[in-house]
Formats: sequence, structure tokens, C-alpha cells
Amino acid sequence: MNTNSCVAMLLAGGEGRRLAPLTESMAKPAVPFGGNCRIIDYTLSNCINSGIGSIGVLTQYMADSLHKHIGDGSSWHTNGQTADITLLPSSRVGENGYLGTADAIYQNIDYIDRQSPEHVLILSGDHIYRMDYRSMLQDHVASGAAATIAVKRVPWRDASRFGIMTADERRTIVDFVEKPAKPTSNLASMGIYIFKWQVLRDALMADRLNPASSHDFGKDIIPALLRNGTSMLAHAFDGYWRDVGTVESLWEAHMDLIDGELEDAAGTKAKPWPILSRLLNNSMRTYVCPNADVQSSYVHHGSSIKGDLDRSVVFGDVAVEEGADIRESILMPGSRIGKDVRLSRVIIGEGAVIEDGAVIGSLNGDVTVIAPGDCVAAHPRFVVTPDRLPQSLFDRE
Ligand code: ADQ
Ligand code: ADP
Repeated sequence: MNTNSCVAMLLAGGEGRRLAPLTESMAKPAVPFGGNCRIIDYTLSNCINSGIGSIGVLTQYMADSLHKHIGDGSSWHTNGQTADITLLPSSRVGENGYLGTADAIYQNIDYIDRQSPEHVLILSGDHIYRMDYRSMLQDHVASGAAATIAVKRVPWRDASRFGIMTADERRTIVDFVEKPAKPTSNLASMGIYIFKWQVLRDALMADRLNPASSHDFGKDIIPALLRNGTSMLAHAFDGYWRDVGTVESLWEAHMDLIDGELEDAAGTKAKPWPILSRLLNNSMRTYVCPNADVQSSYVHHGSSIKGDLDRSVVFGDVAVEEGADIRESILMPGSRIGKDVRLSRVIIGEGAVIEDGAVIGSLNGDVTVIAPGDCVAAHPRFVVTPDRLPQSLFDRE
């Protein structure tokens, strides 16, 4: 599939309130993921691996965090392929607040026009998945549809968190409701769209003139196109895909990583599908003390592990001291875990310090987050008392 006719626009400006406090000092797509990269790297890698040569990254909330990560694109590892990654910061940060995702594309019409693409691929910066966009583009072009939406069946209980649609036997979308309170289908939009550029351009212009619009793809653009009879195709994706917009989903995606589920990549199994990232200094050594019991965990460059790890992900430059017992937890870059600390289902933000003897966590499935840069002493507000955390969990003998 020739991807020259397609420009990718990656929406990376959302505030990500449900990921707080991890997003207090960075945009949601800049949150660390998987031990060695950041959430946005999955979508960027999908673009590069799919041979999409022109990628506009739309930033807004805490844009600096993404600009630092991606830079001018040259410090971002493109695996030898040529890709033009352009950061497009929003000019609308200010007293008028934030407008929606469609407004972000509207603001960059000139950028897209300059490349005169036939199609535009709209992507979100906060999804973990491996996808070959060429299959979707091929489907879109072959069908002649004006727009194609990537779709996936989701559990019924989660359906109200997504754009929900109904498609007929020819996969033409006949109904679409953004985050319905009472879903009538579980066919969810993945928030990944391919539009004929002329069709999207006209729709954005029309949306601009509508004072009632919130200028959002799911709430406004897709329903408006459906109302005026534009042909839209549902493109099914059956690989691993997760929107990591909440603390729970971010934690679950890390557990899926440990369980090997992220390797399940529909359409990408036959070929290597590396997740690329900013070029890091990989010369730092990782130290794992011979007494440390490390099970089913990832430990990255420059970390020092003297305590025990089970089903955990440790980023670079992390220290875990003697006697620490870390279970189903995520230790983000530069964090420090003191002696005899016990963690269960905890996400430790970048650079946070957990002092000797602190016990944090819960067994009932709740995920605890320690904000980046926080310092937690042995008796802070986060400490979980033995009645919430059965002592038996940590009884070693
Ligand atoms: P949501 O995920 O709720 O639903 P939203 O949070 O609005 O969509 O943002 C999508 C992406 O755009 C995110 O990556 C966000 O960071 C970014 N973004 C938001 N506002 C932006 C702005 N003004 N500028 C730049 N970037 C911005 C969407 C669809 C649903 C679909 C789900 C799938 O609306 O129909 O089911 O995605 O996850
Ligand atoms: P979440 O994924 O937690 O819902 P989003 O990043 O999707 O968070 O943002 C939720 C909504 O809030 C979006 O419509 C976004 O445009 C809007 N928003 C983001 N940042 C701000 C802000 N600083 N002020 C007002 N609204 C914002």
C-alpha cells in the first residue's frame, strides 16, 4: 500500500485528568510506559513501522513534556526510516480554555494543505497497541468510503466510555453515539479515523460555523457526517488495544505487558514491529543483587535492585534497596525505594522517594499512585494499615 498520499495527525493535547497525579506535570501521552518508553511511542512507532512518512503531533496541555521527549524528531529513533515528525503546539492555550479534538485539526489545516494529501489519518496519543495502518488505508481506499473508523468490540460494561456504533452487513456505519449512557451496541470506535482530506476539510469548515458545536470528532464531526449521508466504513481491528486514560487501565496494560499480551499484534505478527523511542543512554549498567528474588518483571538500564520483585516493571535509574518487597507495581524513572518497603499494586511516579519501611498498597484490586517527585515517609497518608492489607501477603516464611 502506498502511504505517500496519507498524512498522520496525532492528537496529544488532552489533559488526562483521570490519570492524575501522573499528569500533574506532563501530558498523558508523555507518561512513561513499559519500562523504556512513553505512551505516545506506541502510536508513533505504528506510524513509522507502517511507512507513514509525515506525522504531525498536536500538543496542548503540558506541551513541554512532549516537546522534550520528541524534540525536532531527530533524537527520536526512526529505525533507519525517513519520517518527518512535526510538533504542532496549540495557540489556544489561554483564557478561552481548550477546544476539542476537531479544533486541533482545524488549527492546522494549512499544515495539511501544504502536503496536499489525499487522505488524513487521525490518531490518539494515549493508546497502547500495535497496528499496521496500511491494512486500514487499503480497506478505506478499496471501499471508496469518505471516512473509515477503526472499531473493536468492547465488554458491554465498558461500552459507555466509547463512541458506539452500528454497522450494516457491508460494514457501512448506520448509527453513532459518543459515550452513550445506555449503549445499544458494543462496537466501539478506537478513535482512529482515516478521512478523504477534502471531506474532512469541508466538515471542519462547517463545524466552525456551528455555535452549538464542541468541535470534537466523536461528539460533533462524526455525527454531522452521518446526518448528511457521508459514507463511513467500520474497519475491524482484532489485536491488543487499550486506551490507557485511567490509572487502572495504565496499571492493567503493564500487567498485560508482563503476561505477554502486548505481543499479540494483529497484522504485525509476521514482521518485526519494534516500539521505538527517544534515543536513550543505554550504556548504564543494571545491577541485580544475587540475593534479590526477581520474578516475571522487567528491569531497565541503570537500575539497581537489591530487594525482591514480582510481576513488576522497573524503569531506568531506579533504586530498590535491601528487604524491599515489590509486587504488581510500576516504578517510574528515577524513583527510589527504601529498605524493607512493601508495595502492592502501586504506581510510583518519576523521581518519587519511598522511605525505609513504608508499606503502600491494597490487595482488593485498587491501584495506588504516588505523584512524581513525592516523598513518602514510613507513616504517611498513603500507608495502608494491616486491616486493609492482610499481613499474610507479605509473610515470607
Ligand atoms: P476520548 O478518548 O474521550 O474518546 P479525547 O479524550 O477527547 O477522546 O481525546 C482523544 C485524543 O486527543 C487524546 O489523545 C487526547 O490527548 C487528544 N486531545 C484531546 N483534546 C485535544 C486538543 N484540543 N488538541 C490536541 N489533542 C487533543 C475518543 C473518541 C471516542 C473513542 C475513544 C477511543 O471520541 O469515540 O471511542 O476515543 O479511545
Ligand atoms: P480524560 O481522558 O481524563 O477525560 P482528557 O485529556 O480527555 O481527559 O480531557 C478531558 C476534557 O477536558 C477534554 O475535552 C479536554 O479538551 C478538556 N480539557 C483538557 N485540559 C483542560 C483545561 N486545562 N481546562 C479546561 N478543559 C480542559
